[in-house]
Amino acid sequence: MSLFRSKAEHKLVEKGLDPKRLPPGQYLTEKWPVLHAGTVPQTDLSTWDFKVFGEVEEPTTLTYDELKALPQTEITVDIHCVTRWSRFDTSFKGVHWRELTTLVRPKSSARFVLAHAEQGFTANVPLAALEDDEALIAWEADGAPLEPDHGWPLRLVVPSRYFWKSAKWLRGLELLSADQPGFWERYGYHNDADFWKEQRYGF
Ligand SMILES: Nc1nc2c(c(=O)[nH]1)N[C@H]1C(S)=C(S)[C@@H](COP(=O)(O)O)O[C@H]1N2
Ligand SMILES: [Mo]
Repeated sequence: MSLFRSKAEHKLVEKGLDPKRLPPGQYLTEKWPVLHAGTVPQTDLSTWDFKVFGEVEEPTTLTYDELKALPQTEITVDIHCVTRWSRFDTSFKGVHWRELTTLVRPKSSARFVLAHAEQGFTANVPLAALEDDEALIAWEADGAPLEPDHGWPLRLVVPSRYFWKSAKWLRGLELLSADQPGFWERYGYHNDADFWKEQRYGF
């Protein structure tokens, strides 16, 4: 009988890390893998914008400079991909959802969010997942501007869910009264994506 659930956990203990940080079925990686459908989009910041729309009093469009002029926040979080890699202590800098609410004023009917990214990629989360202190709309990771591969100029970071919810190349947030499945969710990925419950595929 082993003291640890798995080899992966044993490795963490050897590194002095708390094995409880690793969700079931995940292994730790030190590098940061790149994963997405499609290609890395070319972005021209002079025409780029970011929209918050749907169930809000004031649909709002921001330029990159306007977004970066909002109060900024930093988070350090563990990220967990459904393909089983986890990366600990990735830091992000950006703007928290709460800063946008003062501009857009969500209606009381707003309960869900559909994140819209370049090339039609979408991901859905309950609004509560964005209200989480550790969620962020980010332009920096580990102290440097996001690499294009990792979503520059802007990505969503929803650390409470598998990482596919964290849309790279984010262009907008649509507030909804009823949930709508995003890109991977329509392909059979779990709608909730809670890695502690191993909600990988299916409802
Ligand atoms: N726009 C877009 N965002 C995306 C994806 C994608 O295909 N397109 N893939 C998701 C998945 S499955 C993962 S695991 C993470 C990977 O982010 P990374 O490449 O920065 O590690 O991005 C997520 N965000
Ligand atoms: Mo993923």
